Amino acid sequence: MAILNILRYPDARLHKVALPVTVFDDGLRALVRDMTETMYAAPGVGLAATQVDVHKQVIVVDVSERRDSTVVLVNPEVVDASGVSDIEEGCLSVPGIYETVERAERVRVRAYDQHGKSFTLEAQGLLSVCIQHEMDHLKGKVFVEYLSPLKQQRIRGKLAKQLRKSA
Ligand code: GNR
Ligand code: NI
Repeated sequence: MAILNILRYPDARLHKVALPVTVFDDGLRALVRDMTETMYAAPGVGLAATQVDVHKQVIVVDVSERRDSTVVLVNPEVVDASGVSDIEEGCLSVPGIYETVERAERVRVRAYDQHGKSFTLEAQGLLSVCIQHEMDHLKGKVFVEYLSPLKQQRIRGKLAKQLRKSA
């Protein structure tokens, strides 16, 4: 087990497009374990492989209060979406920034688990928004890119300042 380094926005590697997983082997399961440990340690409610510089379609999510309900999504696809949600989002790659983004309220997602077993999941509320946020990471998209150019510029300034303070 290992806690992985999380890339910070702006970093060009956050814009890489993840490739589908083709082999469900022990290497994949080790990645899922390390991502899960990293998500809980952060702490966060989700983590996409892109954020730890692995460009494969792998997501872990846990929106439960007890932090005991990990959902693993490999090669996820949204097969149905409805409604509009605007939950305030945060991102481990954009620390300290919280903004509302328009998302679907409900999604039906088809995916595989870490053993290659296919399943579908109906999600709403925070789980739905979190899955959409993580699937964006796999496409190389960070949630702040939905905001106005002015807001993005302010966020970049704030992050640069954070970085200088921690240096
Ligand atoms: O920890 C996280 N919280 C969160 C809150 C609202 C909507 C999405 C998220 S995901 C985020 C962790 C993260 O950065 N995942 O990519
Ligand atoms: Ni994120």
